Amino acid sequence: MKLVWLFIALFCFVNCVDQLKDLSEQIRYEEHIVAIFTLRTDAQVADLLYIVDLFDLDVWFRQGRTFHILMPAQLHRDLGTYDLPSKIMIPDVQKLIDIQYQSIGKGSDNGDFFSEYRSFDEMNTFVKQLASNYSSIATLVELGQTVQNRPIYGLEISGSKSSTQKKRIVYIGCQHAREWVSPMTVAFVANQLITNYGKNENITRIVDNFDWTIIPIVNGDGYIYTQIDRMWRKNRRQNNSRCYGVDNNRNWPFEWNTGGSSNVACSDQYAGPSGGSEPENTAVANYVVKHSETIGFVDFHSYSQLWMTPWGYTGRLPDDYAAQYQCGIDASIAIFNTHGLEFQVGNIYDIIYPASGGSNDYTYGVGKVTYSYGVELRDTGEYGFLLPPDQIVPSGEEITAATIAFADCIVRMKNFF
Ligand code: 0X9
Ligand code: ZN
Repeated sequence: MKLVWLFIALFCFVNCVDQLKDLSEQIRYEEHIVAIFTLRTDAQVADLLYIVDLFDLDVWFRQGRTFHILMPAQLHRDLGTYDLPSKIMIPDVQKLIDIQYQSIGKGSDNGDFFSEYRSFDEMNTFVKQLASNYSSIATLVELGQTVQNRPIYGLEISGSKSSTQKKRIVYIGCQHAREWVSPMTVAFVANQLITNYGKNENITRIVDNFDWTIIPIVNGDGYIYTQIDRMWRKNRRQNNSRCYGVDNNRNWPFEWNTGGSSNVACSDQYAGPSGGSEPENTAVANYVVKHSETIGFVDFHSYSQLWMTPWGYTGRLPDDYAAQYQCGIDASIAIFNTHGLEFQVGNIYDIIYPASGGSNDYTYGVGKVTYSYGVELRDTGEYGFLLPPDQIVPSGEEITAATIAFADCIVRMKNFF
Protein backbone atom coordinates (compact mmCIF):
# COMPACT_ATOMS: atom_id res chain seq x y z
CA MET A 1 0.00 0.00 0.00
CA LYS A 2 1.13 3.53 -0.87
CA LEU A 3 0.82 4.73 2.70
CA VAL A 4 3.78 2.54 3.69
CA TRP A 5 6.25 4.75 1.91
CA LEU A 6 4.73 7.97 3.05
CA PHE A 7 5.07 7.07 6.73
CA ILE A 8 8.19 4.96 6.75
CA ALA A 9 10.33 7.72 8.25
CA LEU A 10 7.94 8.31 11.12
CA PHE A 11 7.83 4.58 11.81
CA CYS A 12 11.31 4.59 13.33
CA PHE A 13 10.43 7.59 15.48
CA VAL A 14 7.38 5.88 16.96
CA ASN A 15 9.28 2.65 17.59
CA CYS A 16 12.07 4.48 19.36
CA VAL A 17 9.58 6.25 21.63
CA ASP A 18 7.97 2.89 22.38
CA GLN A 19 11.18 1.34 23.61
CA LEU A 20 11.60 4.11 26.15
CA LYS A 21 8.67 2.59 28.04
CA ASP A 22 10.99 0.16 29.80
CA LEU A 23 13.11 2.92 31.26
CA SER A 24 12.25 4.27 34.65
CA GLU A 25 12.02 7.87 33.45
CA GLN A 26 8.73 9.55 32.76
CA ILE A 27 7.25 9.06 29.31
CA ARG A 28 6.17 12.44 27.98
CA TYR A 29 3.50 13.03 25.36
CA GLU A 30 4.76 16.38 24.08
CA GLU A 31 3.47 17.20 20.61
CA HIS A 32 0.82 14.50 20.95
CA ILE A 33 -2.88 14.99 20.31
CA VAL A 34 -6.02 12.88 20.51
CA ALA A 35 -8.03 12.96 17.29
CA ILE A 36 -11.63 11.91 16.67
CA PHE A 37 -12.12 10.12 13.36
CA THR A 38 -15.69 9.92 12.10
CA LEU A 39 -15.51 7.66 9.09
CA ARG A 40 -18.19 6.95 6.48
CA THR A 41 -17.02 3.78 4.77
CA ASP A 42 -15.46 0.43 5.64
CA ALA A 43 -12.62 1.23 3.24
CA GLN A 44 -11.77 4.28 5.36
CA VAL A 45 -11.90 2.11 8.47
CA ALA A 46 -9.49 -0.38 6.86
CA ASP A 47 -7.09 2.46 5.96
CA LEU A 48 -7.20 3.90 9.47
CA LEU A 49 -6.65 0.49 11.09
CA TYR A 50 -3.69 -0.03 8.79
CA ILE A 51 -2.18 3.22 10.05
CA VAL A 52 -2.94 2.27 13.66
CA ASP A 53 -1.07 -1.01 13.15
CA LEU A 54 1.82 0.55 11.29
CA PHE A 55 2.51 3.18 13.97
CA ASP A 56 1.34 1.07 16.91
CA LEU A 57 -1.10 3.84 17.81
CA ASP A 58 -3.14 3.89 21.00
CA VAL A 59 -6.86 3.65 20.17
CA TRP A 60 -8.58 5.17 23.20
CA PHE A 61 -12.09 4.45 22.01
CA ARG A 62 -13.92 2.77 19.18
CA GLN A 63 -17.62 2.53 18.48
CA GLY A 64 -18.60 1.57 14.93
CA ARG A 65 -16.78 3.93 12.57
CA THR A 66 -15.90 6.46 15.28
CA PHE A 67 -12.39 6.33 16.77
CA HIS A 68 -10.47 8.37 19.35
CA ILE A 69 -6.75 7.96 18.68
CA LEU A 70 -3.66 9.26 20.49
CA MET A 71 -0.99 10.22 17.96
CA PRO A 72 1.89 12.59 17.27
CA ALA A 73 0.56 15.95 16.07
CA GLN A 74 2.78 15.69 13.01
CA LEU A 75 1.24 12.38 11.97
CA HIS A 76 -2.22 13.92 12.25
CA ARG A 77 -1.12 16.82 10.04
CA ASP A 78 0.28 14.35 7.49
CA LEU A 79 -2.98 12.42 7.47
CA GLY A 80 -4.80 15.63 6.55
CA THR A 81 -4.16 14.97 2.87
CA TYR A 82 -6.10 11.68 3.04
CA ASP A 83 -9.85 11.23 3.02
CA LEU A 84 -10.07 10.29 6.70
CA PRO A 85 -12.35 12.90 8.29
CA SER A 86 -11.18 13.89 11.76
CA LYS A 87 -11.05 16.69 14.27
CA ILE A 88 -8.85 17.29 17.27
CA MET A 89 -10.27 16.21 20.64
CA ILE A 90 -7.24 17.00 22.85
CA PRO A 91 -4.76 19.45 21.29
CA ASP A 92 -2.08 19.08 23.98
CA VAL A 93 -2.04 15.72 25.76
CA GLN A 94 0.98 16.48 27.96
CA LYS A 95 -0.65 19.64 29.30
CA LEU A 96 -3.60 17.64 30.69
CA ILE A 97 -1.25 14.99 32.09
CA ASP A 98 0.76 17.67 33.91
CA ILE A 99 -2.42 19.03 35.54
CA GLN A 100 -3.14 15.57 36.94
CA TYR A 101 0.43 14.89 38.10
CA GLN A 102 0.59 18.22 39.95
CA SER A 103 -1.34 17.13 43.03
CA ILE A 104 -0.99 13.36 43.23
CA GLY A 105 1.12 12.01 46.06
CA LYS A 106 1.21 15.32 47.94
CA GLY A 107 -1.19 14.20 50.66
CA SER A 108 -4.47 15.67 51.92
CA ASP A 109 -6.59 15.74 54.97
CA ASN A 110 -9.45 13.30 54.57
CA GLY A 111 -12.08 16.02 54.14
CA ASP A 112 -10.46 17.03 50.88
CA PHE A 113 -9.56 13.60 49.55
CA PHE A 114 -11.69 13.74 46.39
CA SER A 115 -10.58 17.15 45.14
CA GLU A 116 -7.54 15.62 43.39
CA TYR A 117 -6.33 12.27 42.06
CA ARG A 118 -4.50 10.24 44.69
CA SER A 119 -1.55 7.88 44.68
CA PHE A 120 -1.70 4.16 45.52
CA ASP A 121 -0.29 4.87 49.01
CA GLU A 122 -2.70 7.74 49.63
CA MET A 123 -5.62 5.53 48.62
CA ASN A 124 -4.50 2.74 50.93
CA THR A 125 -4.08 5.16 53.82
CA PHE A 126 -7.57 6.50 53.13
CA VAL A 127 -9.27 3.08 53.16
CA LYS A 128 -7.35 2.03 56.26
CA GLN A 129 -8.44 5.18 58.07
CA LEU A 130 -12.07 4.64 57.05
CA ALA A 131 -11.91 1.09 58.45
CA SER A 132 -10.40 2.22 61.74
CA ASN A 133 -12.60 5.32 62.18
CA TYR A 134 -15.81 3.40 61.42
CA SER A 135 -14.90 -0.04 62.75
CA SER A 136 -18.50 -0.87 63.65
CA ILE A 137 -19.52 -1.08 59.98
CA ALA A 138 -16.29 -1.18 57.93
CA THR A 139 -13.51 -3.78 57.85
CA LEU A 140 -10.33 -3.73 55.82
CA VAL A 141 -9.66 -6.95 53.90
CA GLU A 142 -6.66 -7.95 51.82
CA LEU A 143 -7.87 -10.09 48.93
CA GLY A 144 -4.44 -11.00 47.63
CA GLN A 145 -1.36 -9.45 46.05
CA THR A 146 -0.42 -8.14 42.64
CA VAL A 147 2.35 -9.48 40.38
CA GLN A 148 4.82 -7.22 42.22
CA ASN A 149 3.42 -8.28 45.62
CA ARG A 150 1.44 -5.17 46.41
CA PRO A 151 -1.72 -5.63 48.50
CA ILE A 152 -5.19 -5.61 46.94
CA TYR A 153 -7.36 -4.00 49.61
CA GLY A 154 -11.11 -4.00 49.94
CA LEU A 155 -13.55 -2.54 52.44
CA GLU A 156 -16.30 -4.82 53.70
CA ILE A 157 -19.28 -2.77 54.82
CA SER A 158 -22.04 -4.27 56.95
CA GLY A 159 -24.85 -2.40 58.66
CA SER A 160 -26.02 -3.21 62.13
CA LYS A 161 -29.21 -4.92 60.87
CA SER A 162 -28.19 -8.55 60.67
CA SER A 163 -29.66 -11.37 58.65
CA THR A 164 -28.26 -14.79 57.85
CA GLN A 165 -29.47 -14.59 54.24
CA LYS A 166 -27.97 -11.22 53.45
CA LYS A 167 -26.80 -10.81 49.86
CA ARG A 168 -23.60 -9.03 48.88
CA ILE A 169 -22.72 -6.44 46.26
CA VAL A 170 -19.08 -6.18 45.14
CA TYR A 171 -17.59 -3.11 43.43
CA ILE A 172 -14.13 -3.09 41.86
CA GLY A 173 -12.05 -0.30 40.32
CA CYS A 174 -8.83 0.22 38.45
CA GLN A 175 -8.34 -3.01 36.56
CA HIS A 176 -7.09 -0.61 33.91
CA ALA A 177 -4.32 1.56 35.27
CA ARG A 178 -4.89 4.72 33.25
CA GLU A 179 -8.59 5.04 34.03
CA TRP A 180 -7.94 7.23 37.04
CA VAL A 181 -11.51 8.30 37.70
CA SER A 182 -12.39 4.66 38.41
CA PRO A 183 -10.57 4.13 41.77
CA MET A 184 -11.56 7.62 42.94
CA THR A 185 -15.25 7.07 42.12
CA VAL A 186 -15.31 3.63 43.73
CA ALA A 187 -13.63 5.03 46.87
CA PHE A 188 -16.12 7.92 46.86
CA VAL A 189 -19.02 5.46 46.99
CA ALA A 190 -17.36 3.50 49.83
CA ASN A 191 -16.89 6.73 51.75
CA GLN A 192 -20.55 7.66 51.27
CA LEU A 193 -21.84 4.26 52.39
CA ILE A 194 -19.64 4.30 55.49
CA THR A 195 -19.89 7.92 56.62
CA ASN A 196 -23.59 8.42 55.85
CA TYR A 197 -24.83 5.18 57.39
CA GLY A 198 -27.38 6.12 60.04
CA LYS A 199 -27.51 9.70 58.71
CA ASN A 200 -28.96 9.44 55.20
CA GLU A 201 -32.02 7.22 54.88
CA ASN A 202 -31.24 5.94 51.36
CA ILE A 203 -27.70 4.99 52.33
CA THR A 204 -28.86 3.42 55.59
CA ARG A 205 -31.43 1.32 53.73
CA ILE A 206 -29.01 -0.10 51.13
CA VAL A 207 -26.33 -0.76 53.75
CA ASP A 208 -28.91 -2.56 55.88
CA ASN A 209 -30.26 -4.52 52.90
CA PHE A 210 -26.87 -5.71 51.59
CA ASP A 211 -23.33 -6.44 52.66
CA TRP A 212 -20.89 -4.54 50.45
CA THR A 213 -17.31 -5.14 49.37
CA ILE A 214 -15.59 -2.23 47.69
CA ILE A 215 -12.16 -2.67 46.10
CA PRO A 216 -10.89 0.64 44.69
CA ILE A 217 -7.60 -0.59 43.15
CA VAL A 218 -7.28 -4.08 41.69
CA ASN A 219 -4.21 -3.33 39.57
CA GLY A 220 -1.93 -1.43 41.94
CA ASP A 221 1.27 -2.15 39.97
CA GLY A 222 -0.19 -0.67 36.81
CA TYR A 223 -1.64 2.29 38.72
CA ILE A 224 1.78 3.11 40.18
CA TYR A 225 3.34 2.73 36.73
CA THR A 226 0.99 5.42 35.37
CA GLN A 227 3.27 7.82 37.29
CA ILE A 228 5.86 6.96 34.65
CA ASP A 229 3.60 6.34 31.66
CA ARG A 230 0.23 8.01 32.18
CA MET A 231 -1.23 5.91 29.36
CA TRP A 232 -0.38 2.48 30.82
CA ARG A 233 -3.40 0.11 30.83
CA LYS A 234 -2.33 -3.42 31.82
CA ASN A 235 -0.75 -4.99 34.91
CA ARG A 236 3.07 -5.16 35.20
CA ARG A 237 3.79 -8.81 34.45
CA GLN A 238 7.08 -9.14 32.57
CA ASN A 239 6.03 -11.21 29.53
CA ASN A 240 9.40 -11.30 27.79
CA SER A 241 12.52 -9.19 27.37
CA ARG A 242 10.57 -6.48 25.51
CA CYS A 243 6.99 -6.41 26.70
CA TYR A 244 5.20 -5.98 29.98
CA GLY A 245 1.64 -6.41 31.03
CA VAL A 246 -1.42 -8.62 30.81
CA ASP A 247 -4.79 -6.96 30.33
CA ASN A 248 -6.55 -8.00 33.53
CA ASN A 249 -9.90 -7.49 31.84
CA ARG A 250 -9.05 -10.18 29.27
CA ASN A 251 -7.64 -12.68 31.77
CA TRP A 252 -10.70 -13.89 33.72
CA PRO A 253 -11.02 -17.68 33.40
CA PHE A 254 -14.37 -18.05 31.64
CA GLU A 255 -14.57 -18.36 27.84
CA TRP A 256 -11.03 -16.99 28.03
CA ASN A 257 -9.43 -15.69 24.81
CA THR A 258 -12.40 -16.55 22.60
CA GLY A 259 -12.54 -13.19 20.80
CA GLY A 260 -11.80 -9.50 21.29
CA SER A 261 -8.49 -10.26 23.02
CA SER A 262 -4.91 -10.80 21.86
CA ASN A 263 -2.20 -13.49 22.08
CA VAL A 264 0.47 -10.88 21.41
CA ALA A 265 2.40 -10.08 24.59
CA CYS A 266 2.95 -6.44 23.61
CA SER A 267 -0.72 -5.83 22.83
CA ASP A 268 -2.84 -3.69 25.14
CA GLN A 269 -5.47 -6.46 25.04
CA TYR A 270 -3.03 -9.30 25.81
CA ALA A 271 -5.07 -12.06 27.47
CA GLY A 272 -2.07 -13.63 29.27
CA PRO A 273 -0.65 -17.17 28.91
CA SER A 274 -3.80 -18.78 30.34
CA GLY A 275 -7.13 -17.81 31.87
CA GLY A 276 -6.66 -16.68 35.47
CA SER A 277 -2.85 -16.55 35.16
CA GLU A 278 -2.73 -13.15 36.90
CA PRO A 279 -2.84 -12.85 40.69
CA GLU A 280 -5.03 -9.73 40.55
CA ASN A 281 -7.69 -11.77 38.75
CA THR A 282 -7.48 -14.84 40.95
CA ALA A 283 -7.63 -12.72 44.13
CA VAL A 284 -10.94 -11.13 43.14
CA ALA A 285 -12.29 -14.28 41.44
CA ASN A 286 -11.65 -16.42 44.54
CA TYR A 287 -13.27 -13.81 46.76
CA VAL A 288 -16.46 -13.72 44.65
CA VAL A 289 -16.66 -17.51 44.43
CA LYS A 290 -16.05 -17.86 48.18
CA HIS A 291 -18.77 -15.29 48.87
CA SER A 292 -21.52 -17.21 47.13
CA GLU A 293 -24.05 -14.80 48.63
CA THR A 294 -22.89 -12.20 46.11
CA ILE A 295 -25.81 -11.05 43.95
CA GLY A 296 -24.37 -7.84 42.47
CA PHE A 297 -20.97 -7.04 40.94
CA VAL A 298 -19.89 -3.87 39.18
CA ASP A 299 -16.51 -3.35 37.52
CA PHE A 300 -15.78 0.37 37.00
CA HIS A 301 -13.79 1.64 34.01
CA SER A 302 -13.62 4.81 31.96
CA TYR A 303 -14.65 6.27 29.60
CA SER A 304 -17.85 6.29 27.43
CA GLN A 305 -20.75 6.54 29.92
CA LEU A 306 -22.10 3.00 29.61
CA TRP A 307 -23.76 0.64 32.09
CA MET A 308 -23.05 -2.75 30.49
CA THR A 309 -24.56 -6.19 31.00
CA PRO A 310 -23.10 -9.62 30.06
CA TRP A 311 -21.91 -11.07 27.81
CA GLY A 312 -18.71 -9.73 26.33
CA TYR A 313 -17.63 -12.96 24.58
CA THR A 314 -20.87 -13.54 22.66
CA GLY A 315 -23.78 -11.51 21.33
CA ARG A 316 -26.21 -14.09 22.68
CA LEU A 317 -28.32 -12.53 25.44
CA PRO A 318 -28.34 -14.32 28.81
CA ASP A 319 -31.48 -15.68 30.50
CA ASP A 320 -31.36 -12.90 33.09
CA TYR A 321 -31.00 -10.13 30.51
CA ALA A 322 -34.40 -8.50 31.15
CA ALA A 323 -33.70 -8.20 34.88
CA GLN A 324 -30.11 -7.08 34.28
CA TYR A 325 -31.25 -4.48 31.76
CA GLN A 326 -33.93 -3.13 34.13
CA CYS A 327 -31.49 -2.55 36.99
CA GLY A 328 -29.06 -0.94 34.55
CA ILE A 329 -31.81 1.42 33.44
CA ASP A 330 -32.63 2.28 37.05
CA ALA A 331 -28.96 3.11 37.65
CA SER A 332 -28.78 5.15 34.45
CA ILE A 333 -31.89 7.18 35.36
CA ALA A 334 -30.41 7.94 38.78
CA ILE A 335 -27.22 9.13 37.10
CA PHE A 336 -29.21 11.38 34.77
CA ASN A 337 -31.15 12.85 37.68
CA THR A 338 -27.90 13.79 39.46
CA HIS A 339 -25.94 15.90 36.94
CA GLY A 340 -27.84 15.30 33.70
CA LEU A 341 -25.41 12.86 32.09
CA GLU A 342 -26.67 10.05 29.87
CA PHE A 343 -25.32 6.52 30.39
CA GLN A 344 -26.42 4.00 27.76
CA VAL A 345 -27.44 0.52 28.92
CA GLY A 346 -26.85 -2.67 26.93
CA ASN A 347 -24.86 -5.88 26.57
CA ILE A 348 -21.08 -5.49 26.27
CA TYR A 349 -20.75 -7.31 22.95
CA ASP A 350 -23.18 -5.01 21.15
CA ILE A 351 -22.89 -1.73 23.02
CA ILE A 352 -19.09 -1.51 22.97
CA TYR A 353 -17.32 -4.44 21.25
CA PRO A 354 -16.68 -8.18 21.59
CA ALA A 355 -14.31 -8.81 24.51
CA SER A 356 -13.67 -12.21 26.13
CA GLY A 357 -12.05 -12.84 29.50
CA GLY A 358 -13.79 -9.80 31.04
CA SER A 359 -14.75 -9.60 34.70
CA ASN A 360 -18.51 -9.67 34.25
CA ASP A 361 -18.51 -12.76 32.07
CA TYR A 362 -16.67 -14.51 34.90
CA THR A 363 -18.80 -13.23 37.78
CA TYR A 364 -21.98 -14.03 35.88
CA GLY A 365 -20.83 -17.23 34.14
CA VAL A 366 -18.84 -18.84 36.96
CA GLY A 367 -19.79 -16.84 40.07
CA LYS A 368 -23.51 -16.94 39.15
CA VAL A 369 -23.79 -13.30 40.21
CA THR A 370 -27.05 -12.35 38.51
CA TYR A 371 -26.50 -8.59 38.51
CA SER A 372 -23.01 -8.37 36.99
CA TYR A 373 -22.04 -5.20 35.14
CA GLY A 374 -19.18 -3.30 33.61
CA VAL A 375 -19.49 0.46 33.81
CA GLU A 376 -17.65 3.03 31.72
CA LEU A 377 -17.61 6.27 33.70
CA ARG A 378 -17.29 9.88 32.43
CA ASP A 379 -16.88 11.33 29.85
CA THR A 380 -17.84 10.61 26.23
CA GLY A 381 -14.74 12.08 24.66
CA GLU A 382 -13.90 15.58 25.75
CA TYR A 383 -11.05 14.59 28.08
CA GLY A 384 -11.31 10.78 27.91
CA PHE A 385 -8.83 9.15 30.31
CA LEU A 386 -7.52 12.59 31.27
CA LEU A 387 -10.65 13.74 33.06
CA PRO A 388 -9.86 16.87 35.13
CA PRO A 389 -9.83 16.33 38.92
CA ASP A 390 -12.81 18.66 39.45
CA GLN A 391 -14.99 15.95 37.91
CA ILE A 392 -14.13 13.33 40.56
CA VAL A 393 -16.80 14.55 42.99
CA PRO A 394 -19.58 14.84 40.37
CA SER A 395 -18.68 11.36 39.10
CA GLY A 396 -18.80 10.02 42.67
CA GLU A 397 -22.14 11.73 43.31
CA GLU A 398 -23.85 10.29 40.23
CA ILE A 399 -22.50 6.80 40.91
CA THR A 400 -23.62 6.99 44.54
CA ALA A 401 -27.13 7.81 43.28
CA ALA A 402 -26.84 4.91 40.81
CA THR A 403 -25.73 2.63 43.64
CA ILE A 404 -28.86 3.42 45.64
CA ALA A 405 -31.13 2.85 42.62
CA PHE A 406 -29.25 -0.33 41.67
CA ALA A 407 -29.50 -1.86 45.16
CA ASP A 408 -33.18 -0.93 45.41
CA CYS A 409 -33.79 -2.49 42.00
CA ILE A 410 -32.24 -5.81 43.06
CA VAL A 411 -34.50 -5.87 46.12
CA ARG A 412 -37.51 -5.16 43.92
CA MET A 413 -36.63 -7.70 41.22
CA LYS A 414 -35.89 -10.65 43.46
CA ASN A 415 -37.87 -11.52 46.47
CA PHE A 416 -35.10 -13.13 48.50
CA PHE A 417 -35.60 -11.49 51.87
O1 0X9 B 1 -11.95 -3.06 26.76
C1 0X9 B 1 -12.32 -3.11 27.94
O2 0X9 B 1 -11.86 -3.89 28.76
C2 0X9 B 1 -13.42 -2.16 28.42
N1 0X9 B 1 -13.25 -0.85 27.88
S1 0X9 B 1 -12.00 0.07 28.37
O3 0X9 B 1 -11.94 1.26 27.56
N2 0X9 B 1 -12.27 0.55 29.85
O4 0X9 B 1 -10.80 -0.70 28.33
C3 0X9 B 1 -14.76 -2.72 27.97
C4 0X9 B 1 -14.99 -4.14 28.35
C5 0X9 B 1 -16.28 -4.30 29.04
N3 0X9 B 1 -16.26 -5.42 29.90
C6 0X9 B 1 -16.15 -5.30 31.25
N4 0X9 B 1 -16.09 -4.17 31.85
N5 0X9 B 1 -16.13 -6.41 31.93
ZN1 ZN C 1 -11.03 -0.17 31.26
